[in-house]
Amino acid sequence: MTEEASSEATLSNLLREERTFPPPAAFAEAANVPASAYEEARDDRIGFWENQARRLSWAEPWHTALEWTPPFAKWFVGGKLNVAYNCVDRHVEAGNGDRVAIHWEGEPGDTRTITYADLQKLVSQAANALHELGVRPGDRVMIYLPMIPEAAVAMLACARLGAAHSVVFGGFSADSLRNRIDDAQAKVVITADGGYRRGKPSALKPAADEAIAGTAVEKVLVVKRTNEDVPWTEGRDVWWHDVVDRQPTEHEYTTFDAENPLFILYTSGTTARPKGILHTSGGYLTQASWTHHAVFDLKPETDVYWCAADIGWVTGHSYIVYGPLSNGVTQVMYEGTPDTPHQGRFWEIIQKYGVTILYTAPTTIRTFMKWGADIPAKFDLSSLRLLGSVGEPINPEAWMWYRHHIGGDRCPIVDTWWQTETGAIMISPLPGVTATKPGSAQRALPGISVDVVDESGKPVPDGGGGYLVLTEPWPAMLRGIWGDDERYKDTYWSRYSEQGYYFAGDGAKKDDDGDLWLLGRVDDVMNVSGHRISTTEVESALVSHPSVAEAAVVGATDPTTGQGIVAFVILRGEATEGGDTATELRQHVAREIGPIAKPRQILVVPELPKTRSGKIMRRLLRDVAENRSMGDVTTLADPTVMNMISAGLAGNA
Ligand code: 6R9
Repeated sequence: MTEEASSEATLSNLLREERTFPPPAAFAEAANVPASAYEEARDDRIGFWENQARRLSWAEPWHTALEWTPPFAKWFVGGKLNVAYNCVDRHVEAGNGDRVAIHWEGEPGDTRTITYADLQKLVSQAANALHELGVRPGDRVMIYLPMIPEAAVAMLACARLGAAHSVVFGGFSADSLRNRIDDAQAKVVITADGGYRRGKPSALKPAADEAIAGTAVEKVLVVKRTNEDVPWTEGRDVWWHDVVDRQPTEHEYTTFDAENPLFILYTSGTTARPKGILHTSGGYLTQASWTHHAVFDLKPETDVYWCAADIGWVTGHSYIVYGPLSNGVTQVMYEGTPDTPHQGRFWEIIQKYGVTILYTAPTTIRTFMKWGADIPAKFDLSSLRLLGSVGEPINPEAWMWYRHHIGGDRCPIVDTWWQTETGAIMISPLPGVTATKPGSAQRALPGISVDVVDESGKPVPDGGGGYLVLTEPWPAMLRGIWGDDERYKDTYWSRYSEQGYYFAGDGAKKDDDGDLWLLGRVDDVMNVSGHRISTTEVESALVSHPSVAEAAVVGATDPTTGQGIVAFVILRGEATEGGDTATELRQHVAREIGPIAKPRQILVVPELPKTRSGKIMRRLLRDVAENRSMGDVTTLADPTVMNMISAGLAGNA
C-alpha cells in the first residue's frame, strides 16, 4: 500500500457508516417519485427532462430540448413561457386562489397571510410599478431586502416583466452591493428602510445609498418595514407604498424565450471581483420545480413547507420562490434569527403553522444542538414528515440529532448537494425510495450525471476519493458568468476539458455501495506530513464528541509538517471548558480518524465566522491560526464575530 492509500484508508473510518434508514412503508407508498424514475431517466435522459418541463405551462412548445455547444447549453429552445405566470396565476386559474401561498412571520411577531389570489395582485402591482419606473425586458434590477414578502414579490415582478433580478443579501456591505450593481449595470434597486434582526431594527437604506452613489442606478424603490427615519434622494427614491399600492391589480404579461435571463446571483467569494452566476428561465424552472416535487415529496393540498434560508442565497431562489411557488405550495417565510426572542422560535413556528417539511442548513442544526435538545422537546413537532439539509456536508452526528430530536425518528432526511451554479438540487436521496445514511448525500437524482474522478479525470472505484464532476449538461445549469465567458470556461470547464466535465470544486468519496460523501471544497483539504486530510473529516470527528457543538478546522503553515491542524470549537450548552478539554478532544480525533489527524491546537471560541448561507469562512480562521492580520470580513453574516474570537483567544493566552 502506498502512503497515500494507507492514509486514505485511515481517513475513511468515519465514512464507513453502517446505519441505514429505509423510508417508512406508508411514506414510500404515497411518494411522488418512485424508484422507476432512475431507469426512466437512464433510458432517455433528455426525454425525462422534457417530461418534467411539461409540468410547467408553456405558451409555445420548444422545438429542441437541448442544444449543447460545450460548455454552453440551451434548453427547451424555441419554447416560450412566463415564469411568474407559472408560479402564481396558473394556480389561481386552477381554482386555488384561496390557498395560502405564504404564512409570513416577522421577527417581532407580526404576521401576514398571503393567498395565491393575493400574490397575483401583489405581483401584478409590483410589475406595473417597475414598468412605470422604466424597467423593460432584458434590464437588471437589484434587490436588497430583508426577509419580507416584498422580496419574493419583487423577484416575481421582475420575472413577469422579463427583467433579470439580482438579489444581494441584506447582510452584505455597501461595498459588496456596489460591486454587484456595477457588474450587473442595474437600473433600479429595490430596498427597504431596514429589517428586524436580533430583536432590533437593522437599517438597510443607508448602505444602499452609499452603494448607489455614482452608479448608473436611476430609481430606488423603498419598502417601509421598520419605520425608522431614512436618508432620501428626491427624484431618485420612491416609496413602495406610494408607487406600488396605487397600481392596477391586473397586469397583462407577455411570454419570453426559455433562455431569457431570469436572474444573476453573485457568489460570495474570496476574490475582489464578484462572480455573477447567470440563470435563465425554462430549464431552470423545470429543474427547480421538479426537484422540489421529487426531493421534498411535496403535496400542495396538505403540506406546509418551510425553507429556513435567506432569499439572498440560491436556496432562497430555488426553494422559497421558484420551486415551491411553481408547485403551488403553502409555505412559511420567517424574517429573523432563530434565537429571537427565544431559542425555541423555530419550533414554535413549526407548532403554530403545522409545518410538515423543514429545509435548513447543518450550521443551524449544530447551533440547535449547542442550545440543547430540551428546547425543541418543549414543542409539538409531530406535524413534521420530512427534513432536508443543504449548504455543507452534514456530520453524521448532526444528522442523527436532527433525525431523533426534530424528526422524532420517523421523518426521512434528504441531504441535498447542489450549488449556485447548478441552480437546483443534483445529489440527494429520494425520500420514498432511498435507504438513507447519516452524512451521505448518496446519489445523483434521476436525469443528473455525476462522477468522482482523480487528477487525470479517471473515475475512482467504489471506496475511492477524488473530485466531484458533472458529466452531462442539466436543465438548471448556469449559462455562464455575467459578462465573462472566459472566466466561465476557466473556472468550471478547463480542469477536465478533455473529458468535457464540469468541475464542481468539491472533494468527494464513493463508499463501498457507490454512495457519495461530499467532503467540502477542494481548497479545504489540508496537507499534514504529506497526508491529505479534509477539514470536514476532522470537523466530523470533533462534533461526534459529546461536548462539542460545532467545529471548524484549518491547516496552518507548520515548519515541520507542512501544515498543522488547528481546530476552533464551540462547546455544547451543558459542557464547560475544563483544563483538559483540548487534550481529550485531540485524543478523541486520534481515536476516530487516526493519530495523523490529531489537531496541533484546539481553541475554544464563542462563535465561528460564517457567511449568511452558513459557510464557515476558513480563510479568516487561517489568518488567526497563522497570526496574520485579518482579511476582508465584509461578507460575514456577523462581522463582529472575528473580534469576539480574537478577544477570547487573547484572554485564553
Ligand atoms: C446550495 C448551496 C455550494 C457549495 C458546494 C458544497 C457546499 C452545498 C452541500 C454541500 C456537502 C451538501 N454544499 N450543499 N456540501 N453536502 N448537501 O449551498 O449553494 O452557496 O453556491 O454553495 O456548498 O461545497 O460546492 P452555494
